[in-house]
Amino acid sequence: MPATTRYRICPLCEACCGLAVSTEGGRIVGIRGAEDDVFSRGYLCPKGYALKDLHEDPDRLRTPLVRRDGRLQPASWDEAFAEIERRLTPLIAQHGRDAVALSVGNPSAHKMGLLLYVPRLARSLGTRNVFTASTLDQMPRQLANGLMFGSWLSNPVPDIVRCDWLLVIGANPAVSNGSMWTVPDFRGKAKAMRARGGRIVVVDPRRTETAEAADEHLFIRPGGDVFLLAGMVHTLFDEGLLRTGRLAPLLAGVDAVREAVMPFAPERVAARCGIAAPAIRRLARELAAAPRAAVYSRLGTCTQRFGTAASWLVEVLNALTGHLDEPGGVMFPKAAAFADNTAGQPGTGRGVTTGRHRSRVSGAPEVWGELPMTLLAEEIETPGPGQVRALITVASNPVLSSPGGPRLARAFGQLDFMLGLDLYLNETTRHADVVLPGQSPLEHSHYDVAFPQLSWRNHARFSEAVLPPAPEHPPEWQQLMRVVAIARGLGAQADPRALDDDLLEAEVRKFAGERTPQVLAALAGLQGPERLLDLALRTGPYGDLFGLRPGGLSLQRVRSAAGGIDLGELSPRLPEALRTPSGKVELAPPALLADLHEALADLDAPAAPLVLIGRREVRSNNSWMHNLPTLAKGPQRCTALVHPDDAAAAGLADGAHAWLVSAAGRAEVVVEHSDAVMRGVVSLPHGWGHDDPQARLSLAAQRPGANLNALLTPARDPLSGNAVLAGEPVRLEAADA
Ligand SMILES: Nc1nc2c(c(=O)[nH]1)N[C@H]1C(S)=C(S)[C@@H](COP(=O)(O)OP(=O)(O)OC[C@H]3O[C@@H](n4cnc5c(=O)[nH]c(N)nc54)[C@H](O)[C@@H]3O)O[C@H]1N2
Ligand SMILES: Nc1nc2c(c(=O)[nH]1)N[C@H]1C(S)=C(S)[C@@H](COP(=O)(O)OP(=O)(O)OC[C@H]3O[C@@H](n4cnc5c(=O)[nH]c(N)nc54)[C@H](O)[C@@H]3O)O[C@H]1N2
Ligand code: SF4
Ligand SMILES: [Mo]
Repeated sequence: MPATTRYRICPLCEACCGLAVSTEGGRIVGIRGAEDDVFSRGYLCPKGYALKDLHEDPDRLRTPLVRRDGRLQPASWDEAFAEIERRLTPLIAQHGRDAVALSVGNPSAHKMGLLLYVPRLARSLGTRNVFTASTLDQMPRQLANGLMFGSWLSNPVPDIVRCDWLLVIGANPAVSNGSMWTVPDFRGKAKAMRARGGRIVVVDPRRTETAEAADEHLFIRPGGDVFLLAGMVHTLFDEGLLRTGRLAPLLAGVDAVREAVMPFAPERVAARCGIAAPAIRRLARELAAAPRAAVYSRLGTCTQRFGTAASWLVEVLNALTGHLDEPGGVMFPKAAAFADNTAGQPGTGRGVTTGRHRSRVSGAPEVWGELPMTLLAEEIETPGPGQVRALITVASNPVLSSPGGPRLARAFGQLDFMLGLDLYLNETTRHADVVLPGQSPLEHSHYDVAFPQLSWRNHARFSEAVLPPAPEHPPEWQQLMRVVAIARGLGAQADPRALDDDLLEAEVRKFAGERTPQVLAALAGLQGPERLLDLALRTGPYGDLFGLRPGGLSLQRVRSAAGGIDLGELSPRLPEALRTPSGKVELAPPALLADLHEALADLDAPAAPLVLIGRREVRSNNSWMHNLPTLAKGPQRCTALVHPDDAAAAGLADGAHAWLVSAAGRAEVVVEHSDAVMRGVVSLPHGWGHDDPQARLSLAAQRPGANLNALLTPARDPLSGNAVLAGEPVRLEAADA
């Protein structure tokens, strides 16, 4: 059989690179960056190539597993769904809908079938107990976006191709390839920016790979971001550097911000953030003086007690210096499909609300329909009405990815029923009663539902399946729809496609009214996520409106464009993109002003002598790609970086084995001396700890690494519910002590 090359958008990280996958006789013979991709232009990282290993991994599940006599055993699809119905239906009938919890993980954001169908499952279950990786990650950014701009994904991103001064805080895009900022080949773009005379400054407790590629790096004490940022905003007012420009009439709350940052003079916050006052003032002046500049923050700035306040102050800085919604500053992408900020009336909307319900045990407010992941364990453990008795995980491995993972693993033992949708039998799914395997990413078509809303340039790209799925292996949207049918009392035998038709018709009727039959007729021939995508593209801001706008986008047009369709560079979108009730940019949401006031009490908090932070590695992806040979080879990656002075104080040589001990637990680690970490900070990557003998990850188990999250005491930002991942006090002890 001759070799054929097909285009596939990489589903592994937010960069969403276009890949060219060559196959011969059903085998993958090559993966490269797709040069004709209008958005990623041939870029790929080593993980993209590892899709071959993923496809071929003998440990990857190919059939459902059902627990019988205490052991998970291969079963047919019909047997698996019959078992789900047998266990779930009486449980819901007896204990109510909140008895079933959902845990949704990161890869769901990268699968059109999961992202579009998990909400259907959540609605059909009718449970308040929805937990996702968002509260281990970016919820503070989204809440700040929502409060300021009116929708959760109205997320301004740096316009890096025109920017001349970029401040990167708590992010390492040279390794992560960008987050809440879809920017394939960040390194190349950063290099080009510096070659044109641009300047990049990085603020991070570790001199990261991004810092190495920048002009300047400043260490910051973990958890200090809100103080640095408040100090910078203070400087703008103090030194008369405000330059609100075109947006002045659109900015609400400037005076309230001025008052709120009054107590945070750089001289007052310097010790708390570990950055000298003159440096804080200089950053503010440089930002204000640069004609085209941007501040960008991400995971490190979100995963703190004041993560939402810090994420808000980043955009306050951009707005008050005239860099919000300006070329070369930060701008709002305009996605072709699924964006809230292109739907409804331009320029105003309902805004966002939180706390429509609260978690049963701790009373944490719902945010974006979710409860904090770190509270899942107590909802399972605590008896009483509404107790979680069943759990459905979708591409989620919280035993390794959530603080308090080991406690969660114990809590799973207490569940009446657990269903896992996953590719592997891992630290989480090995507790399940039924496991449903997803297809290999090369076996289904794809469009990124979320990431065009976060992209450095506007585009619409679709990729077909590269290889046909194994016979009888249903795509995940159909797996989810069969669980939807069970949750709705229609039974395990209901036809998932017929139910999908019914749900779609009900949705179309809401906006199309009596034109519903015509709209459905126009979508005929498609099903599942592709049909939802066609609908979203055609009714989106570039859409053909089912013929009303000839030449506009449809799935047909996007799928026939090799390498995707370029929709142009980012351009100013305010006020049109706003969905706040006031129609303004809310610079001073009351909840954030109040939280900043709370931060005052923390200003003099003493520094623990040694604290823990995380780290990402190019050849690793959260908790799940450690079983792939091309990525697993080479040096051990789960090492603890320790400053030589701290290592000497603990008597630990480079390469020594040591115990990292926190209030939550202890883990054995390999010590790596590094002056790239700040004194008093230890850096350990997350997602490791593959030592559960009941998981089936044979390669990963050979070098299991330590579970960082076993060392973290679950703590959260009360506004967003997001976990605090940085700053846990630890001590180091020689392993033989
Ligand atoms: N301490 C610390 N903890 C962290 C972080 C940190 O920086 N520090 N980072 C946090 C962040 S940002 C995130 S996003 C979370 C991630 O944590 P999770 O949301 O738990 O996601 P992953 O660790 O990526 O695990 C993904 C799971 O999905 C499965 N999977 C992969 N592809 C598919 C698929 O196509 N279909 C199905 N059904 N399953 C699939 C994998 O086998 C794996 O079990 O971790 C968080 N945890
Ligand atoms: N190779 C690889 N790429 C990935 C992933 C992966 O696991 N591996 N995961 C993907 C996912 S799910 C996500 S969400 C993104 C995340 O992408 P990024 O947001 O770029 O996340 P990190 O690389 O973890 O960078 C966070 C930085 O914050 C720093 N930091 C820690 N504590 C603090 C603090 O208190 N203040 C400040 N200012 N900085 C702090 C850390 O040292 C680290 O350099 O990456 C994605 N891309
Ligand atoms: S940077 Fe690597 S993992 Fe991320 S999308 Fe591109 S090829 Fe895939
Ligand atoms: Mo993430």
